[in-house]
Amino acid sequence: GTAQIGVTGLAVMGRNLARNFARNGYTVAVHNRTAARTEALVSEFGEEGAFLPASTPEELVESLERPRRVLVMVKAGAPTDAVIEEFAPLLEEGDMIIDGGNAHFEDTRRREKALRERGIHFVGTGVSGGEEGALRGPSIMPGGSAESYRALGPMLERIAAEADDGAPCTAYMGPDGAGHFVKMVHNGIEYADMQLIAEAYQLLRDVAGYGPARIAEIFRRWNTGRLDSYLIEITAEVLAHVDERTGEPFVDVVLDQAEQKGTGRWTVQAALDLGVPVPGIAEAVFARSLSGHAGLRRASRSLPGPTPAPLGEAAAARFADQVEQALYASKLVSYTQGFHEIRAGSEEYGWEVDPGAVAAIWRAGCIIRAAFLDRVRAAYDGRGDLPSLLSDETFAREIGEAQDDWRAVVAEAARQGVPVPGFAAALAYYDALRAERLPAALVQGQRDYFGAHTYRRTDGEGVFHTLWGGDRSETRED
Ligand code: NBP
Repeated sequence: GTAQIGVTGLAVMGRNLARNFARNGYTVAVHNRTAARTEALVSEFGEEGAFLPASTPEELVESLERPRRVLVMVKAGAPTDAVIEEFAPLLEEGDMIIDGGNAHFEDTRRREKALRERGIHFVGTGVSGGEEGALRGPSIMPGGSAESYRALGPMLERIAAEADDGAPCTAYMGPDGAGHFVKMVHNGIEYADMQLIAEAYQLLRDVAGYGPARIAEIFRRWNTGRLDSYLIEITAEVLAHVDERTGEPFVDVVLDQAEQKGTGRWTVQAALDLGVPVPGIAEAVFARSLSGHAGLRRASRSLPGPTPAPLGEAAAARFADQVEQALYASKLVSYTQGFHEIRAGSEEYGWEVDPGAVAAIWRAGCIIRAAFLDRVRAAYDGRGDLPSLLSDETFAREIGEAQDDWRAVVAEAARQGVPVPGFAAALAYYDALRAERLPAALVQGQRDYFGAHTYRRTDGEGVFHTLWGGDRSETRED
């Protein structure tokens, strides 16, 4: 065979990744269950590079040079297992199957183990950037054996997005599920970023009293500063858009029920299993969920509360600046939580994920790409042991400078009855981390009272229980 890579699954993502490889000079064997997609790819984009259409898995495998690289881009879940089972028997020791779909990292761990036992490398790979990214350069998060990365990495580096400093937005994340885990947390952070931006919008609308076009201008301005990011940029575009049919702002004619495909939920589920607090990401998932409960919302509409009263012109401008501070501070908190989850996952599964490398490959190509991530990379560079992003001196200083405005914004939102679960949860997380004493001491007392769950003391070693139903004397339990 002469093709350096084979792609099976030629829906939007697979087709565009195949084109991206071909445009970068690779010979790409292409295959799809339904042959029409393979034919369409070759007839529409055949001149972009060297494609070898294959009508069967056997044909695809035969056209590949060794070690064979088969990139699977089919629907996550059962279809991925079915396709792996089709290809694995055709492969030989040292060949690799790369799953670029949105697999759950536990599935990736299972598949990697099963294929490793058969001598095949399984490379679970997160791919972010959507359709456009797949074609022009995504952020790519591969996991699997270090050996597989040596044979595949250089090709991924060619097709990945490029950061401003020219570095490719892909790097080896770690064994088995590491790549898909990192991709999952990327999506969780994406949910949080989107929710925080949406809350900023709502505050500018209800409290500052601005219309969507004016808010679009504000986001454009913010996009020239420290909030510079793809999501802020597209938010401005969406807010400036006017509905063709009605002439109303587009955002006012869209049904306000946010949908989700599940990766945000996975991030929160994994965090719960790992015991990592990610309230910012969780609130973003719950906010989408709440928005979808139309009946519950309708039934609750007459509950009492304040009606937002927009501020005057000067106060509104000042408030908008405070919202920028609140948004930035809350964003810092959600990245802190996301990176905490990556570290915890890495420790649990022995992946040794380098947080600086993660930040570096998120700088371009993916949905959360942002100037900010270069600063996250710098914070972690050579300091993989940084206890938290907020332990970085620069970020700690910035959040300290933002906190007065952040508190003012959350307080104003509460006073005016504007829901800001993301901002408020981020602030509560920040204050909880800072706190000298938490009421967790009281919770321990309650647990010991009703369930004899025991507690430890501040003034020495040991595990204790108080005889709450008796004379309330303390017993040592260990
Ligand atoms: P889809 O997720 O819509 O999957 C469609 C592809 O899966 C088609 O090629 C289809 O073949 C194939 N397929 C299915 Br469905 N069942 C199959 C089976 N049993 N055997 C063989 N092939 C089967 O495609 P997509 O939107 O391009 O996404 C591909 C992957 O990339 C997914 O895992 C997705 O979550 C992930 N992803 C998507 C994006 C995005 O922006 N869309 C971004 C990042 C990652 P057919 O043509 O014969 O029906």
